[in-house]
Amino acid sequence: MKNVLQEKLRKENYEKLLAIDNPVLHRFIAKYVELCNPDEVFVCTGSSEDIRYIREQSILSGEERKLATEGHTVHFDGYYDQARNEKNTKFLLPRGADLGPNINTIGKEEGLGEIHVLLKNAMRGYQMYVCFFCLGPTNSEFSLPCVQLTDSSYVAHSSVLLYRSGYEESKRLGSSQAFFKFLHSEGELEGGVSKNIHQRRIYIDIQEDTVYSTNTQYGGNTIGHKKLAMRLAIHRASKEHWLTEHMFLMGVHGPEGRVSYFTGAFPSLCGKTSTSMIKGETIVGDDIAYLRKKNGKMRAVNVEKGIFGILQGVNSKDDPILWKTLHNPGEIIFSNVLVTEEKSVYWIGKDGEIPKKGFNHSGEWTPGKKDDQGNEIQPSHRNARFTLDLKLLENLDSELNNPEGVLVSGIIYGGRDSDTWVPVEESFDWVHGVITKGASLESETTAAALGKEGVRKFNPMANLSFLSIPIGEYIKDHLNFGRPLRDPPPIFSVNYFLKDSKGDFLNEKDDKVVWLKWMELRSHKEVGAIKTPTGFMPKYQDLKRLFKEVLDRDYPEEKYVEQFTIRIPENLAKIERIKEIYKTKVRDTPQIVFEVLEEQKRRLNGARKKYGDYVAPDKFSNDALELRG
Ligand code: SPV
Ligand code: MN
Repeated sequence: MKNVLQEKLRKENYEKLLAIDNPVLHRFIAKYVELCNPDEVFVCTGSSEDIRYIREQSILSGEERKLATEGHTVHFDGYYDQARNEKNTKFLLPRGADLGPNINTIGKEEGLGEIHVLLKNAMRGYQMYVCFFCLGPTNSEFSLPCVQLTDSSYVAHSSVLLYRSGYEESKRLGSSQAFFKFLHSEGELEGGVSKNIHQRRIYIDIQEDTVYSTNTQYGGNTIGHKKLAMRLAIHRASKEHWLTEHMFLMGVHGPEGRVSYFTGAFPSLCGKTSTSMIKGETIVGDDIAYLRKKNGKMRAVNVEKGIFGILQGVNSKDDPILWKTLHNPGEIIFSNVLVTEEKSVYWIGKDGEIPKKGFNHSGEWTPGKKDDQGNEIQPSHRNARFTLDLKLLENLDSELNNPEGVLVSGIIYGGRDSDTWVPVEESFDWVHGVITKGASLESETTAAALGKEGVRKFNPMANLSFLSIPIGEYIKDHLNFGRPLRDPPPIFSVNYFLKDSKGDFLNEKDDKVVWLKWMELRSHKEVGAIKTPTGFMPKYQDLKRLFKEVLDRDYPEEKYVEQFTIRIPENLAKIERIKEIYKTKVRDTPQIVFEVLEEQKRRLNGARKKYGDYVAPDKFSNDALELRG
């Protein structure tokens, strides 16, 4: 196999590869150089020179174009290739294996056969980039070394911004390491975008820790280290008894300079990035975290070192830090935005007027333009994104690269829920939190028409799309993870989307900072709480004080009562929905899931008998269930 590499690679690239003493890796690269047949192979060591080369290639290849602000570029994906393609994302299933009914699979032989046909000569006329990265900080128990092969300079460039270089790490570890391997080809291009999107395929081989992706460009389908690696890592974590989660990681700043780290899982487009970026706190990561136990404590790292974030709705008032970063010079790739004549960018929900014309993922654009199905084309795609290195942010936490990770003080679950959960609540304990918060997470699709509610979708731990093990097993892993911990972090739920009976939101966007401060104090047992049938709720006086201190705002008691009233019928309906899913759609649900949900139901029914359907939290403090300290 070495012959292929020697033949195809220029001397300096060949030598870069040979410096990593790992025959399995060499065989993998040789196999796919031979099959995909690129004209050139470039090996990236992560040196500033190599990174500069990739940056230059992304412009020369036309995959990115320069914008007016220094360092800013724009990339477009095909019109119908703007998001994760879940339908064609499949696990290669060996004969006899079973991932349960919720996971998309294809027989391994059939899938490999198909993808190999699609990849044959796929890189002829193009360059292959071979890039080494490390998921998690380098030189750490958390580190997972990876290699990405791609014919897209945009994918290589994005990866360089989003992931820590793993070349030196790979050299150091030599043949002792098992790589995660990603192979991506855009396939045939037309007008600079993947032409054959009907043949998009993302095939995941969890046995071989390898993912193949072709005929697509959108980052979530192609940047191997993001959601493709996440699927491999969920499987690896399950085998090794740690966790891979769709979570942000942030420092919440408490009294007297104390920083407590929180992780939070939210489905896409539900406030995950904006929470991690909230003013006054510090960000470690916004999307994926690994959690491990060390000396009886839970510790976490950000798998990435950059953000592939959503632009829609980003504005100067709600996102001051991000706004500033996106307007300063610096290396940022914008994707699927509108580019104006002045070569600046516009996205839906940005401050200012919608430009009268520009260029977007549909080509030349003017307001009212329709696509071939007669739908009006918005100025930017709703999944338009920015890619940047976290080092561009002024609120970056100092612990990002700590090989030990950070101590986790609390875990947060949140979704788009208009009528059930209160804005913030703490579960009774680990098992109660895993089951009634994480495993019961639901989120609504955005309302199709004014006043109409969205469709609720079950999304355990906000991780459903990425699970590579059966759901029942995943829930079991979570339950087992917390059991041996000396002091498991409290598990909270938040709900930024609660509405009143008229359909108006009950909270302001920045209220979430108060919930964070309250959770921080709770994690140190420095404020009391009211024990209700669903969990520990904040006391009015504590929130009132925090609203004043943090936001300099009055917080009337009526508001508190409206926001924190327990909606018993809605909570009971949710329990029934969740029970039904775990009974009929999930195989091997641990029995304790049903027991904990039944107990919650019993507590809610008891309260209903005593106080009626809608109960203000102070009723429960009268029950002498108040908890102090
Ligand atoms: C998400 O959709 O949750 C993302 C972007 O973080 S993607 O890379 O598409 O997964
Ligand atoms: Mn995500």
